[in-house]
Parts: sequence; C-alpha cells; structure tokens
Amino acid sequence: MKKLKLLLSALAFTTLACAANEGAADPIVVQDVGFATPESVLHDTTADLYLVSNINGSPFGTDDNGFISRISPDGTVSALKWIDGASDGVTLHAPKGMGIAGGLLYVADIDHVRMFDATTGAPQGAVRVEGATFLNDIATGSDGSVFVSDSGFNDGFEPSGTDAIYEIAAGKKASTVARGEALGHPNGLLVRGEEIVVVTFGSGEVYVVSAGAERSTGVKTEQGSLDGVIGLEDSELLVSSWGAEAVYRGPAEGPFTMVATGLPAPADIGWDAKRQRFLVPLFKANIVQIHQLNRLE
Ligand SMILES: [Ca+2]
Ligand SMILES: [Ca+2]
Repeated sequence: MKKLKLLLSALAFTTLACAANEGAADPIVVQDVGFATPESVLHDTTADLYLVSNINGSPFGTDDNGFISRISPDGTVSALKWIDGASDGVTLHAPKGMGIAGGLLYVADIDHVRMFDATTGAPQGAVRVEGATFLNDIATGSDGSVFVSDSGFNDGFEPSGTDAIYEIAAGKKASTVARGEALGHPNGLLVRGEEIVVVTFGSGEVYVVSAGAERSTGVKTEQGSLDGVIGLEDSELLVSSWGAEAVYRGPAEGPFTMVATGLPAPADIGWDAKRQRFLVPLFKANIVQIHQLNRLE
C-alpha cells in the first residue's frame, strides 16, 4: 500500500512538472554579445527596443566603465554601448535599475540617480542621494513620478543600515518615502496607484509601502534573494529569485508559483507588454533571455 502511494505521488509530481512546461516556447537567448554583468532590462516602448544596464565589474566599483545596451526585440544588438561611462562627458559606474519618465531615462548608480535623454542617450545630469550605499531599482508612476530603492549594502554585501525608498522629485532632489532596516534590503520596486510594491534581496519578502505609512506585513516566497518585479495587467506579479533561480508569478499577497526555472542569478526583469514577454538578465552568465509569458501558466 505504501509503495502504491509513493508511486501515485511520483506520478502526480510528473504530471505537475509536465503541465508547468507544456506550451512554453524556448526563450530567445542573447549571449556572447559583450554584456558585462547585466543587472536590468527595460522595454523602451517609444523606440521599441530593450535597454540592458551593464555594471561591468563590481556592483560597488566607481570605475566609470558601466554601459547601457540597446537590443532589438528579436535579440539582435542595436548598440552594445549606447550609453558608455568610458565616453568623455558620461559618468556611469555600476548601472542597475532603469526607468523612463518625461523623456528621460533614469539609472540607479550606487549613490546617484543619473539621467539621460531617452531618445539620444545624452547625459542630462544626476541626483546625488545623500547617505545611499546601494541604489538598486528605479520605478516610475503613470504621473511621471520616479522612485529608487537603496538596498543598504556596503562592499562585500555587508549591511550598511541605509535601507530606504526615495522619490526623485522633479528630477532634482531625493525625498524619503520609507527608511530603516525593517525594509529588509529592498530591491525591486513597482508603482501601483498610491502604493509601491517592494521585493527584497535580504528578507525575501514581497510587501507594500505608501508615503507616511508603515510597510505592510508582506509574504515570503519559498526561496528568497528577490530582485526584479513586474506588474501584469491582471494585477499579478512576476518576481525574480536568485534563491530559486526562477521567476515566480502570483498576486502580491501570494501564493506564488514558478513560471520559468533554471535561471541562475536572475536580476532585474523587464516586461514587454506589447508582446507579453518577460526579459531576464542573467547577472553572472552575461546573458539576456527573452521569454514569452504563457497565458495558461
Ligand atoms: Ca563598473
Ligand atoms: Ca535589482
């Protein structure tokens, strides 16, 4: 009897595993093109191109060699170093999260949010975020507001105690939305109405903050080290997890199921709403994968 039960549960497991992969098209894999520690992918909906931020070296290094690539939705490279820290007049050390608002591309870069013309890539100044150690994700609201997370790490990923979420008001100055180690090393941000959905690299949580309020209790995914977050039209989320080497899907209050696996160090995922694709930078493998979201998943 025990044997039969084991056999049945093994069968059930196999069926589930098949269901998860059924109909999932192979991703487009962009590799061996010169990416260097890609952290974030963003769909520029105006140009209809994907932007990839490349740290190029240490995530903490002020080496002015970071760059931003432009790639076509078919996976071909349009410009590997569209914006290049190595160019004269461009400062870019270790670019991470990106967002576009009001014709400007905002890029998180250690303790600055740098701005570039979203059409030409020309530098448009920077906002220094006083006291920040590890600015990570950028999120934009439909009203043009811009937010940035500080994951609160010093070199070597030691806690710096600077965990925070800031608003970059009028592209000129940072104001605090939330602050403190209870934020659990916040990483990915998503603006949803008056709230910001936060996923954390430290505590492995998904929670919500709004200005002047305590963070919500939140939920934990099964595996942690969460990096990027995407909001789907049906208000579900996609969340990347280094712990699971996967992308999770679920409502902010959970539960979450995996929609793509076998993704080592999946950093800040992007979303192509037009094609219903999620875009995954593999931080350590110097690869970007383009995945079709299966509606049945
Ligand atoms: Ca660098
Ligand atoms: Ca990130």
